[in-house]
Amino acid sequence: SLKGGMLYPRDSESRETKELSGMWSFRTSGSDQDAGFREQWYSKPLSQTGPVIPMPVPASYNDITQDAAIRDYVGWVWYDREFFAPTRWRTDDLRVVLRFGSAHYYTIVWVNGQRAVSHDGGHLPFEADVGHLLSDGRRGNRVTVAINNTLSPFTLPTGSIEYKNDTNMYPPGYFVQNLNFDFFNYAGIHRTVLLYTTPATYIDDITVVTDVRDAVGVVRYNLTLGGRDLNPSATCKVVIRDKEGTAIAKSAGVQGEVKVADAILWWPFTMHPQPGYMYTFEARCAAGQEGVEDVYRLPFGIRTVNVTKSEFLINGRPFYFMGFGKHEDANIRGKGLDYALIAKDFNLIRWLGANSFRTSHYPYAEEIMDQADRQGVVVIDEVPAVGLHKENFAKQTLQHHLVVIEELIRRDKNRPSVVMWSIANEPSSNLAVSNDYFKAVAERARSLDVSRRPLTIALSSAAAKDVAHQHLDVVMVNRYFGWYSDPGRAQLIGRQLLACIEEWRNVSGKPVMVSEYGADTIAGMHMDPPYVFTEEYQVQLIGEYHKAFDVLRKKGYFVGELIWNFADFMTAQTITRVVGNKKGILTRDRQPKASAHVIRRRYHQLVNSS
Ligand code: GCB
Repeated sequence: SLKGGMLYPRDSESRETKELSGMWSFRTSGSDQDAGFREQWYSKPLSQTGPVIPMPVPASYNDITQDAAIRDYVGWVWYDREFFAPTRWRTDDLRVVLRFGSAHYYTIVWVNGQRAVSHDGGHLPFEADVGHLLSDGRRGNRVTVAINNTLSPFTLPTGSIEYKNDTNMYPPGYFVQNLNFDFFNYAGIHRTVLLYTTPATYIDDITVVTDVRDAVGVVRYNLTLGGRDLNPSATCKVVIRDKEGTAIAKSAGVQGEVKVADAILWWPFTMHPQPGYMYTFEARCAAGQEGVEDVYRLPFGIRTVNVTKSEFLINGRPFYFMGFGKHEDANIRGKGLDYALIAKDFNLIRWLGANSFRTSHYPYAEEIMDQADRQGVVVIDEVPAVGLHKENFAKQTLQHHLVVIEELIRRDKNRPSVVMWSIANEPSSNLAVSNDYFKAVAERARSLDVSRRPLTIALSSAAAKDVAHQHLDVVMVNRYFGWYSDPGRAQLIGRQLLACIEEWRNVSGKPVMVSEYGADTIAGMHMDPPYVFTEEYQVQLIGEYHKAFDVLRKKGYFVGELIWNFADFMTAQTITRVVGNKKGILTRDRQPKASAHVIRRRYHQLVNSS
């Protein structure tokens, strides 16, 4: 199991953060993958190893330059920059941590030429104590990062390297990176890199689990302490504060239960006039021999989630998912964290009246999750397990999948917005080998999440052949009637969808929802009668789905509809994608297609009628 917690770095009277965002130096390894390791590029400034270019952090590197060789690069790229650590940090009483919000895919980090940390997989944070690696010289410090974006059958997401050996067609050694999914394999330092300090003995992790009994919020917590000289009789004080900062409940000890009378529950914004109510869990621990106090303030919400045979309940009330699958994807920055984009997307979510989204097909930035918590938007939190087929159901993939589940739950376990874990997207769950695989992943997830959130997968195999649903609580189904099958024949959608969903219900006996449906649509392309790829066809197609959803809703077990996708997004170059996947109801620059207005009307109407 994982070492240490992964609390989001927050300033407090005992903690300090220092962001390393900005322009770093960058170069690829060209055609010599081994060069950086052989020549020890981490031992000196990158600019002394060859030509470098400025590269923004955070951002994907792919779309920053005019060079296709950088956009399409497969292999090791290198970053570095210099920084100062304040003199006041050079004391044994402080721990200095270097933290990456995420980097894609495999990452090695050096500080002043010394290896500090490595991490397998994008989309999730990693960190290391670096205090002992920092220099006390006036020349400051250097952080060097090597990142490899190569995907294999054992990575998540999955891919494979294919060597092209026909020398009439390809130069010697030619290979391509195949991807088992259709979003661009953006790479680089995608999220914030920062240094933060804690006292030498510190609050390492906090787990908060909430329940509601007769208007009383019950907050169970567990604090983990870390560091040198840990005092076994360490004292911790806990204060729960409301939104105004008023202390409303208190406790002491590393674990306990606190009662919040007349608790204001965390509600989705479509269910309550005061949505997304966040309390603060303020922990103070003097855990070291020297008695220095560490203070950490964790935002949390009080709410319950339950799944019955037919319903998805938030605070005991039925919740109907209306929303979309999204991507972290935008022009120029790729998958790089961008506060402007985050704010815009949440404004669009509210404008559309959507109450939820799925983090297809990987965990999103913590800064996105913060907004979901605070704005009362419900999240289905997905691991990067997209494209699991026969060759991927291997021990090596499973081992990594189990680690990723643990990293995700460790990161997001305290978030009220997260109501369900999605442990895969469209796996070949018709294969018998996938049974043990998903059993193992589901068991691990259930054992890790103390609050026991329900589990799901976006399934796409035939219901009768599926072996994964038995390990889940809610069945999500991806279906493209009227698009990948019978394209242009929207009139068939109702019949096909009803039969499909009924079958999933009969086979599983569980709540069912549609997690993807949609059609590629080029904004501004029109034709009447509707024709595939036009705005008219997207409108017609989703209209047919909506009629069928309304029939399904009356049956009592249908719990949601998520359209694919929130916005257009970039993909690899193929003949089935026209400058990316165009199934967005918004364009890539977040302007509405005709379908966005249809969705908006529907979501607002459904809320008002419920
Ligand atoms: C799917 C995948 C999604 C694709 C979508 C499509 O089923 O889950 O990643 O983008 O279909 O548009 O083909």
